[in-house]
Amino acid sequence: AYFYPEPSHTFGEYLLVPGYSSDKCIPANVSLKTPLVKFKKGEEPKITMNIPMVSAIMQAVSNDTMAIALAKEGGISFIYGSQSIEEEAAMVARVKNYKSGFVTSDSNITPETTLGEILALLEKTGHSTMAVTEDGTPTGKLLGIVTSRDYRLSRMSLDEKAGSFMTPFEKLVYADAETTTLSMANDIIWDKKLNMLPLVDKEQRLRYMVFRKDYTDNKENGNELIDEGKRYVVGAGINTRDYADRVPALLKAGADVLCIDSSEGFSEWQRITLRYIHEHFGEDVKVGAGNVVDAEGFRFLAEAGADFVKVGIGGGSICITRETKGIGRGQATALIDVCRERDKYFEETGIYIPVCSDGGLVHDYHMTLALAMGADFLMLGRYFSRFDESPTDKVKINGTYYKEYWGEGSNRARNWQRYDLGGAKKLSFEEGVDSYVPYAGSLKDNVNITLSKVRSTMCNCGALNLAELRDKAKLTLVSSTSIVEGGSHDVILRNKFNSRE
Ligand code: MZP
Repeated sequence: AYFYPEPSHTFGEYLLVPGYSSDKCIPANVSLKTPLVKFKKGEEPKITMNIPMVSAIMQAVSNDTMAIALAKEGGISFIYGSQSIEEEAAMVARVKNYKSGFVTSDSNITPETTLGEILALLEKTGHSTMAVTEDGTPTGKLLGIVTSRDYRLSRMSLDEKAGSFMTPFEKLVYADAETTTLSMANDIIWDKKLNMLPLVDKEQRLRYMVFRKDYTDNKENGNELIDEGKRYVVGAGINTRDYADRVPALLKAGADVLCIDSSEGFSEWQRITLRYIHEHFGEDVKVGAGNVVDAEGFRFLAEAGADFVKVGIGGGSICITRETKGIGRGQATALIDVCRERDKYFEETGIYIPVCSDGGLVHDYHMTLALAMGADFLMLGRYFSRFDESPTDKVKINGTYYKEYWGEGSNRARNWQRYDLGGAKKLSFEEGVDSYVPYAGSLKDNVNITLSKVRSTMCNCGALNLAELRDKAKLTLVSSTSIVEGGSHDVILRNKFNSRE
């Protein structure tokens, strides 16, 4: 056996030591632009991102709603692959066809128009939101704002869904889209001081209809409703079994980039998949691969044709792979090792293959550490699962709101393809858990706060872009005693003190 001379470490064991910051080093001057796919020295990558964040290929994280919200902020979602080819392709298509909304005075819409008819109109126009005003201008008298969202009900009956639906509704009201009219919906909502009406359409999908009473507060949103012609970049997860059918469907739907979703990527299955895709669909189809945790694994996937390489085994917040199988490596050590090999590969071949650090990012500063250690971008599951835009239910437990979050290797997701080693087509044992995470609000607000911390730390390190950060960062391992020193200590927090009074 080979014994590594050093223990493997994770992000919480490292800190950045500040470097010189010039007067130009202010957060407003920091660029977080980063490559997503490989490129040759002197050339530009085919796809770049404005922020180094992608959302995890997970049922509880990346659907079309998440993808649109993240793309608006400059990142990319990878739509989860543990669903039918048709469903995944439909989600990709919805992101690509997404137009945020429009204002209409459509004379065909009256208070007697049914919600089903309005949803059909939204579908036809390709918009997800529509404001109906009397004169068709954003400032005109409002008849209603209608937003449609798709919810998959495949795993739960409607009643079970209702039971777990502990959103701020005073009382859960289901309306039938075919028979409820705009005026009836407005009555239901306004009378009961609710601002949402869960609505089921003919195909058993749950749609949200949102009506806002005071449109004048939302004039700006109204204007934003017309921000047309933009197409967002979206990624999609694939597996090493059904790629011959899944890949063409995803490409047809408009996927910009694919990623083989596997818990352990140093395998012949990945080489076969990469070769098949590049031979059948051309080198222009971009495919990431992984996950690996050492230089050897990186080299294997680089030579197999991966367009980016994902790092991380066993570090995900919902992951029990290390406990069940005893494989993995501390995420920081794995990342440092892989990034070193990426740089070596670049020197040898002139080809730069971006590295994605996947899983185990708990605090915002972990993201800066990962970027300083060499990651080109970060994949996050738990982080995004906490937001309004994640596909899971928000539940209230003991007065606090949580969102559901489950691993792809849990019995709930049953993503056996992710753990497939060529055996029976099933999940033999669980490698993930089903959990709750504290609800955190909107993606936009949270991402903005996180990135302002990242930019600020980069300035402390004298770095105005990610390449400079990798170059200039000074990282130190910390002792367990100094980790205690890093939090507030030896004081009584005022809010604790007050609550005792
Ligand atoms: P985190 O951001 O929640 O810490 O980790 C998310 C990552 O965990 C995913 O991108 C994926 O690589 C990994 N994952 C997803 N499901 C499981 C599991 O069930 C898992 N074990 O480890």
